[in-house]
Amino acid sequence: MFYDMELFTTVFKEQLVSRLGKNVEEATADDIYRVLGSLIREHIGREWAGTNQAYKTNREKQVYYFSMEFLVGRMLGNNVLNLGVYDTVRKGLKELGWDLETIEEQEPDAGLGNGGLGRLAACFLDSLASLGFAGHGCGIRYKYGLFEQKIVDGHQVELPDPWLQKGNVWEERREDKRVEVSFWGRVEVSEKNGRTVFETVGDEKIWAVPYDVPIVGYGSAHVNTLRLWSAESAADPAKMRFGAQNGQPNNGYYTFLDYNRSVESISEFLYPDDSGYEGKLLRLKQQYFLCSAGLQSVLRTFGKLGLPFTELPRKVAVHINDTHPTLVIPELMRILIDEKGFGWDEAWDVTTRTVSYTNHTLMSEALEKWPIHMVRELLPRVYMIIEEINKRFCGMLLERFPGRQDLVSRMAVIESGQVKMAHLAVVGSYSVNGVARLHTELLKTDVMQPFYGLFPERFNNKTNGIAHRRWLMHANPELAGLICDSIGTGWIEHPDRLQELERFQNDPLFLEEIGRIKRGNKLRLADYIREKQGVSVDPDSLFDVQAKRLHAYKRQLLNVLHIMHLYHLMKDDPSVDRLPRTFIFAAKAAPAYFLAKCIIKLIHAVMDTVNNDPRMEGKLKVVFLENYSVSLAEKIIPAANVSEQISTAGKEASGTGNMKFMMNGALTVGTLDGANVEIHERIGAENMFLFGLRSEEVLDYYNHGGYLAREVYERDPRIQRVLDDLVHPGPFSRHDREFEFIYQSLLDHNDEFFVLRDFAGYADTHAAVDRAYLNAHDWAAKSVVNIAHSGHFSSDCTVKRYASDIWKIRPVRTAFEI
Ligand code: DL6
Repeated sequence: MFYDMELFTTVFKEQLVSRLGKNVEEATADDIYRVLGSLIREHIGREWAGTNQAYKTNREKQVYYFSMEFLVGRMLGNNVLNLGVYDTVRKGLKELGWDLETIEEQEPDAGLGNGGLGRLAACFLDSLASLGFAGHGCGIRYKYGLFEQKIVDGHQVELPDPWLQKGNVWEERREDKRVEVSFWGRVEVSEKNGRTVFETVGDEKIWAVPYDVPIVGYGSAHVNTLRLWSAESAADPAKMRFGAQNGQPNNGYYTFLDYNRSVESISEFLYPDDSGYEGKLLRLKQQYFLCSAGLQSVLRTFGKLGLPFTELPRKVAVHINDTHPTLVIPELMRILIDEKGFGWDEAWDVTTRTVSYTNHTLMSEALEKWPIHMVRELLPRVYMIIEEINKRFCGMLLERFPGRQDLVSRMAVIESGQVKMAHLAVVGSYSVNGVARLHTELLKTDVMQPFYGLFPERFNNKTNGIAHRRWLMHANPELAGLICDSIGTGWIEHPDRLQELERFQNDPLFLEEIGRIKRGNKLRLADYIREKQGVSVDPDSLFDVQAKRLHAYKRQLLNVLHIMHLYHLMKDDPSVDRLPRTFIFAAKAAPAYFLAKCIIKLIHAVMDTVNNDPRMEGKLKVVFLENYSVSLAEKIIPAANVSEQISTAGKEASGTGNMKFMMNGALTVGTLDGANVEIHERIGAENMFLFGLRSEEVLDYYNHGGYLAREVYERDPRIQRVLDDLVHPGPFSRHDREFEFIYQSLLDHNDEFFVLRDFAGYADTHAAVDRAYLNAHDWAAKSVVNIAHSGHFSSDCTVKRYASDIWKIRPVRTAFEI
């Protein structure tokens, strides 16, 4: 039905009637979405089964990407695109009186991630399937995704995101594939037939039930699986006695319900509030739940090959996305030793040849540590194994470095009452990669330097990438159309070929088209802003965008302080010649992150003042778009002229927004941080706007001191003025305690992220942006160079490197390709 428009409309109408008892005239947009989604999901079924069959029969190695986060976003648009039925569906719906875009809007975002790390996992799944690799995701089916952000009086308020409330058309519950996961209890050690046997008794067993989501590759020959686990109680209601007994009331029924609820809480929230003990415990439970359920399912599939478990690394690669799923290491050891009868050395050999690890951050607060007592009580057998790993590892270190107790303490897996997950991940895996060249170098020379010294062969770089089909073809169809008309369609499967666009950088007609398309995208975003926020923005002003998580190191503060400075500049001298600008922010702050929330408040205060000052009309506008999500990013990014990638050098592991903006023709204002370094290398300094300290300079300041924020403040009257604005009643502040907190972080706590140090360079760079934007032809030419080189940052290229260097997997042919 999806390849013939007439057939599509006929069948679709019949399906509306048979599924919902409605005809087209009565159907709502949500009805259309649900029927269309279900039909597409059923249509995928054949290729899905075929892919699984092909993986079974050709016994090719499979990779399982374990991640606590998969920030998938909406699936309908991507699926119809990858299936090659976009046009039939779009035209067919039009016949029925509906826009595909409106129908796509009905789908709730699958917000099962916080930001870059989770979105990367989703991009990788797209590329794995599109390239024909046997690569699957393993995650948690959170009942509530990342919180919905509302702004009330300038404050962020978090609301739950019940994304599953109306059901999920893409998933299949696989009751038959459920597994048991066990917590608590105690370990009994005995000797049986000359072997030491470990048995956990008195433990609590719960069900992990998988929900499978098909991941359709481009061209649709491959449909891989994202398996998301849901926690369910294993208590048997039939064994509970309800009602009064012996004249006494029996609370069994309520106890039963309470117990079920407590089990289900394991897969309830994406990120439980882990500021207290209970929240931390729940987070640890989630991690083990994912690792244990995922591994059991991986091993069951492997078991069907009929090979000995010593062959596991030849057929299976388990990849851990950051340290969150590190418990796969002791859990695999446990299964191999306790259930498959392996000795320690044999189990260790298999485990360390199966597991590989990606590090996504250098920030010390994000390097996970768990209190010993928590791990020991919740996971007694797993803890014993971690202890043994630590004992053997420390023993080996002391043998290699006699007398270096200091080094042993620094590198130990268990130290100062805590289990250090990053250390466990490095010790128990065969590959450790960073996500951009600079980040990997800093891992090797700084944060993980002793581990690099010990295992140099494990460390490698894999610069991140983005799914170009979602971020260009789907998010910016007009630009994709222009590219296809100019260089053909080869780039869709070979994104490097976007480079062929370079030959159009001096073609006036092409550049004009680029400008026209950008303006169309800006108009659409302006409509959205008007509708959602009631603010009208001028599509002919420069759209300057910073859209990402709110974090001090990402320096949204630098951006907003600069806007305050521009405001003063234009107010003091109305004749000052600056380009009309619309500054657009979109960012969620972690609920317990006070400084980040203060910055959101400041952005709103500045927005309020600027947008309500008639003198700023036609010159300056500020917009904060609520509830940043994948689908909102798809609207914002194609409309940007300038992309703000202004983190303190050495702090942003890679960034992927930088790649998405570049791919959509925005020019970067950025520091030499994360993947900006590699972007700069490819496009040259003339096609982006660099400023600020380099990572070596930042490190030097950290190591040797010498930075005095107050000195910078006293020297630069522009900085003085905007900082004083924070603490004195004036255009932006009325003695707000949040702004005082920001002020203190900059001056009393010496500006950890060098906001003031980089201010002057940033302001000068923005003046240069103004000048450059005046030359529309040159600006468009730079834009083309950015698009042309963005193919290098497609996740297709990244995933190919993981496949060949780390996982050692090859594409698999399915029946649909032969
Ligand atoms: O690798 C994906 C993404 C990077 O692009 C960002 O630079 C980095 O900040 C982000 N890291 C995290 C860390 N979370 N933890 N742990 O999200 O990863």
